[in-house]
Formats: sequence, structure tokens, C-alpha cells
Amino acid sequence: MHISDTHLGNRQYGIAEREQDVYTVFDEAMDIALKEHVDLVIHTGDVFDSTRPPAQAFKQAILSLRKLKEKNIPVVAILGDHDTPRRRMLPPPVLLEELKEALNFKVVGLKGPEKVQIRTKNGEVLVAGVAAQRGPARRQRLLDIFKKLAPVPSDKPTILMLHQTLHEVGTPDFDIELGELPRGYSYYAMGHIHLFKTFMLGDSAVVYPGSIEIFRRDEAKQPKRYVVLAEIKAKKTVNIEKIELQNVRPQLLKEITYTDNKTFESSISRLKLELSKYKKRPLLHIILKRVPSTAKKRARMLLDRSLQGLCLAYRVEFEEVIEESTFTTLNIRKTRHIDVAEMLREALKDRELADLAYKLIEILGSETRQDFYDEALRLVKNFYGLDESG
Ligand SMILES: [Mn+2]
Repeated sequence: MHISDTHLGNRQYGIAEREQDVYTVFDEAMDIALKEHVDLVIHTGDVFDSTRPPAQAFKQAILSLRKLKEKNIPVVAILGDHDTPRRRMLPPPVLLEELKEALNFKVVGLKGPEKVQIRTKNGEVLVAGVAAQRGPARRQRLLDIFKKLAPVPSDKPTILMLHQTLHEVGTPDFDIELGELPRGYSYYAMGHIHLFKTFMLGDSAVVYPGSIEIFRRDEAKQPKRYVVLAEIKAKKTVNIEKIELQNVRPQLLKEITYTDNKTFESSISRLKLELSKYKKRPLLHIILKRVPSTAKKRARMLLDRSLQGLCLAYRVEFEEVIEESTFTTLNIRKTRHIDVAEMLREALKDRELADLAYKLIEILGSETRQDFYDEALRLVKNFYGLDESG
């Protein structure tokens, strides 16, 4: 069974139930492994959501994973970007590896590319992998790593585990191309992309199971979440099957354009009807368009009154009509993917400042964690020549 991006400890919008949701789905996934009598479970990174997971996340991971040990099913994982500390700190999944009496959990590729033989109840499997590679030089580093990970000819099934973005996924920022992966593995287990995607490389499947829950609003566009069962032989994937996780909390994206109060009220009534059909109360993301500022307060009050008890929580975004002149248009040349560093240089007209901005974007990305924040602050202070107390 292939699983990825479980982000244990994630608490979306600070809602306690959302942290529990993730544990519930993780446990469901492990029960699928038991029910399907799999030989091996592989996890392609982001086991935990942060480099400082809450104690509850460790407890839940141990409770769910130890059921596998009892049935003699090993678990092999690599580190994702969320699992990897920026400084010299122990990555949290390594603690699971230490609990040898309770768990059969192994992290591969901790300090560079690694190949290990894993004994399963159905024979040996060669598992190769490397921790998530980040930063501007990652492409060259990955190409060097792939040379070391070229598989030795084997009559046994072989698996390569990576936590990277393939160009073929179609996002503007990618790490490597499908055709650049080392040939000859039976199955390519991919993590990092939170959506289910599959590709073929010769006779072998290249699979992103996606995350087990919906962690961000934009991930709600794929409401179903999966684990993947793969049947593999030497040099080829025989079959893959995705199994839908049943305990995922529904998240709905709703766009409502305001015309007048009466129409708005009837849109809300329709929404209430839709919400009442779910077993598990959904999380609701509402984008309200063209609400006059005089009607905003009333709109919020109506939502509060109407959605009470029908959803776990809702978030409203008012979409303003922005005058075009407030935008600065950048001259983006037609490149294969968006070059953020070059865009910054063009916008800021200062190479060093642009480099700083690029580093900050890399570190802080779409989220802020304390250790990322500290590192960002250190860079900024350094840039402006401020001392620690500056
Ligand atoms: Mn992830």
C-alpha cells in the first residue's frame, strides 16, 4: 500500500476537530492495509505536518502503526519537506524508527540516496529513496542522486520513493521531468503533490496518491482522497488500484454573487439544503462577490444564523472589485515555467534585494512555522546589517 502526505498534527484554521479528522483518516488508511493483507506500506513523506508535532500526533501515529507490526507488515517512509528541519534537529519520523518493540517503521534516504532490502511475508523488496530535496540547486542534486539510485538488475520487485514535483504534474514550479527518473524500477512512489495523479514510465506506474485529507482550500477541488494498492513484480507494475478514504471531511467551495438581499437569502437557503445532506458536517469556503460595503454586516449575520450547526466552520472572503490601475503589470516573457527569481529582479530592480525576497519566499512559502520564521528573520537582519537585538 502506498500512502503519502498524511500531515499528522495539522490543525486547519486552528480547529481542534480538524486535527482529529486527520488522525481518524490515518487510522482508516492503516485499517485498509490490514483488511487488504498488504505485504508492505510505503509512505512518501510529510508523515507529520511540522518539525515539532504535537504529542497527540505521535500518540496517534503509534496507535495506528502498531496494528501493522502485529500483522508483520513493515512500513517504509522518506522525509517530506514538512518533516525536514532546517537546522540540525532530529526529524520527527526518526522517533518512530526507534520504537522497535512497538513498530516496524523505517526511514530511508535520511542522509542522501539509500537502497534497502525489506523482508516482507511474501518475499524481499528493494526500496530506494531520498528525503525531499529543496532549494534552487535541487534539480542538479536530484540528477546526481538518480545516478546513484540506478537500480541493479534484479528478479525482485523494486520501488523508488521521492517527495518531489514532476514537470508532468502541470504546476508552474517543478523539480524534475518524468523522463529523467532512473529507469528500471517496478514502481515509482511519489509524494508532495496533494492530488491523485498517475503516469507511466515504461511498464512501471509513477503514482501520487495525494494527501489523505484536504489541508488547504485549493485542495477541495479534488474532494475524494485515496490510498493506493499496487501489485508489483520485477521491473513492472502489474496493477494499481485507488481506494477511497471514507472519513475525509467534506469541504465545499461556494461562490455567491450578490445582486440584492432577497436573491442572497434564497442562495443561502439552497446552501442550507445542500449542507444538511452530509453525514459529517462540511467545512465551507464562501467567496462573496460584489457585496456593497453597506450590506456586508447583514450578509455575515445571515450566514452566522443560517449555517449554525450545519457546517463545522465556514470562512467568508469578500471579493472586491479592484480598479485595474492599482496593479503593476510585469513583463513576463513566455518561458516554460514562471521564473519567480527573474520576476522579482524585474520588479524590484535590485539584484541583491530580489535574491533576499526569493529566499524569503522559499523559506516562508505558503505557511509560517516558527523555525522558518526565525530563519527568515535572521536573513533579513543579516541583509540590513542588524545585530541580533536589531
Ligand atoms: Mn505535503
